[in-house]
Amino acid sequence: MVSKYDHKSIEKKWQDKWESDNTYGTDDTSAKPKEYILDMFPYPSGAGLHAGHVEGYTATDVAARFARMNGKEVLHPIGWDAFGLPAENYAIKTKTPPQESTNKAISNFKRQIKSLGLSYDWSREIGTHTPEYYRWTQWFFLLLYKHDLAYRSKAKVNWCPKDQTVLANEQVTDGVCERCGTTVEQKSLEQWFFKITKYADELLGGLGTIDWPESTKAAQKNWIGKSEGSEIVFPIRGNDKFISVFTTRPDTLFGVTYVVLAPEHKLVEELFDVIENEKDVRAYCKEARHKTDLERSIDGKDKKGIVLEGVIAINPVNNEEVPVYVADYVLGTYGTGAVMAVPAHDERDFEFSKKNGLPLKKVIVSTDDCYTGHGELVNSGDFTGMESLEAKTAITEFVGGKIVTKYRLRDWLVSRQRYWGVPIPIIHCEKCGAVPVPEEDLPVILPEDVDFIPTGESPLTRSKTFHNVSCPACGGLARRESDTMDTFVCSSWYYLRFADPHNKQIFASSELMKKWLPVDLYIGGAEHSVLHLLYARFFTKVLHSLGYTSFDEPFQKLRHQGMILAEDGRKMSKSLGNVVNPDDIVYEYGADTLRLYEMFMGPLDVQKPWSTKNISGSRRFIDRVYRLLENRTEKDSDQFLKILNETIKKVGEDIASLKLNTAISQLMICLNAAENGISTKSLSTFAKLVAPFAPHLSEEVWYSVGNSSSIHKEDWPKYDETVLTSGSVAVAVSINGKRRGEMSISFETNEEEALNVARKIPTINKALSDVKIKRIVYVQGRILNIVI
Ligand code: ANZ
Ligand code: ZN
Repeated sequence: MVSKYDHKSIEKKWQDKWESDNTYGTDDTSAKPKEYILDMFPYPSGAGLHAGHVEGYTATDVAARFARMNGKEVLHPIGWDAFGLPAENYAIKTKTPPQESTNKAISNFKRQIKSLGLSYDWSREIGTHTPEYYRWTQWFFLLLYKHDLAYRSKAKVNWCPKDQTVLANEQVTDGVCERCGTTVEQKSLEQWFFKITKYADELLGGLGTIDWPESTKAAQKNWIGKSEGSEIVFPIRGNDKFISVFTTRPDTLFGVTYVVLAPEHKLVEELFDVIENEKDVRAYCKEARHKTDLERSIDGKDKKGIVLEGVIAINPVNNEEVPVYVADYVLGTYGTGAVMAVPAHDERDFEFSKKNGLPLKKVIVSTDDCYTGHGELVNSGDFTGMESLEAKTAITEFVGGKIVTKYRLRDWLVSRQRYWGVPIPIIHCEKCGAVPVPEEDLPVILPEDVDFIPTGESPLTRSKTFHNVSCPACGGLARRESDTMDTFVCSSWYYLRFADPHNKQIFASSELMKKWLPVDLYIGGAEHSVLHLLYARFFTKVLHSLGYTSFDEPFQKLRHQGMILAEDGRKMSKSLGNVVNPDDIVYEYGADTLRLYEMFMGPLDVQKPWSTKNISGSRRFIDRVYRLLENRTEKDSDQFLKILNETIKKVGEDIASLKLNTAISQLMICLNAAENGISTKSLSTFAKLVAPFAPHLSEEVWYSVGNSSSIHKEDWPKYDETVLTSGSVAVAVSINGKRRGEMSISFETNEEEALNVARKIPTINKALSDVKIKRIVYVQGRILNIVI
């Protein structure tokens, strides 16, 4: 009799053995076909691993183990996205240097990840905060600089007065800092940018070639925001100045009742000698400066603005005179920063006109007050009767406008006035300007003896040793760039480094990149990945166009794990006290139970609540599989062999399509059947099917039946087609729950056929004559119950 399954000792035993045997090491020289399976590498926070990490990492682990068993050489690495604000904020709070708290968090993450039995190749571990890694992040910066893809420019940036830093737009929610809730201000600063806009069309085009969730592709597309429209010029009466507007609806030009400028539009300043209400206009523009673009474009917000008294624009299509407004719903950074307003056909204009008592002029046939669709033109002079699509070109041509394409995508602002990041490898010389640090001088080491309390300048400015250097070009006194890079830069290329993590000559050799990339399967959360994915794709496209790589998309197949909610259905959060700590589950039930449980919660990509009750169910599965060692019989029944073959087929297909929960359901069906008796050979096969999900348990069973090398190096079982299709199973037939007979049919038989066969059984036939069947319960391969 086997003893109780002691997860603590068994899991530890195999983890140690896998480590000492290097069971999951990746062989660069293997001739097997490759498979690169990657997780979005974690930010090592002090809080440790959460349930969502476990979900994603288990899913890729199942995929990696399955691929190995199917003859693939698998690259399955992990590392740390270690720079960033939280470590720095923590440092400020506790006076612990970020290096220290980060390394501590990493060792905790590592311990936790190892306790889950995840099959990473630890020899490839990387950390973005190590000089060996960030030397190449700096090298990439210089590469972009050399190719005119990195530049410096003054820019209005979101500024958090509390965190004393520039924030990216996505770090600002409803006008406040995402991290500390302080109201964000707008400030003008010299900043570094990457010219991602140059790749807008390629970033759009590439979406057609990759296997990603449609919603994620749509988010990328939205962010890039390509828009085809026209630029149309409105002259200003009695003045040689003019307003150029960008519109996607030139077909509505006859419906324009006013024109609107963004508060920061340079014409506003230029027109002050004719503007009669200068003071009020200046006040309005100043106020608008405090708002972020995001705040300004929120739908349904009161559309406020101010008319420019004394300024009249002329509609070029009919010479009608219209007033000119300044309003902050028009953004200075999009299109031309000016719009022609058509309140009858644009919702924002409709709201604004209502508020300001401006007239409406309908120019597309419809019965709505504000109709935004296309249609037949009315009130449009010679163009009346024309269809919108045709009219767009015709009217643009008629007024001498230009057909143009605009993008919402802006260049990527990469500089941060923070300490805990990669130093930007530039030296500023009064004579030579911005001079790149020579490649042989990389890395520019982040000094550790620095006071990182933020003041608005980068803390690096106050490190004299760091700051004062000689100019690489003229040798004169110069100063180092003291800004660091956005952490998104670090994570834009890490997947390349895993192919060749210890290379000292280049970020990754072309041979090894060719061998391993692109990533075949990438899994991570959907919530925060829009920009990461866009930036990583941008880097790959740059490298491709410069001839460094043969591929131009980094992640061939992408899937997201759904969020795991707390038991109460709310988001897990420290403040709500409803966080599940994976350590507790591993301790009490074991890693295999946690893995199995999370994979069985539901489809990978959907949001799902935690359930402590169901954890015990997963644990019971483990115990029952282990007890099969006692249920062994000399031979398998035909019926069991059939179910086992079914299971080989179904589990294989389900893992391949990442339907991990239904794969587990099938394993449960097979387990039920196996409890009536299973041969040692079949138990070995069953253990292999369980192996990707519960690697410790399966290894234990595998060794217990007499094997002496790891199950994780075995081949995935093949199913026997003849067993699947041939032979038949005995299915009991009951009426109202009472057994009345049995029939021999093939497992695949569907309900209708099964009923037909059952009707041929005399007792059943008799019982069914002259009665109405109310309901049928049919369990394939087992039972047919007819309710009358
Ligand atoms: C007149 C018009 C009439 C418009 C109509 C729409 C409907 P997308 O598709 O996102 O590119 N627009 C142009 N520049 C703007 C700016 N800087 N800030 C705010 N809005 C701006 O949107 C293009 C449309 O958004 C343009 O077409 C313009 O309004 C507005 F029945 O022009 B439209
Ligand atoms: Zn110089």
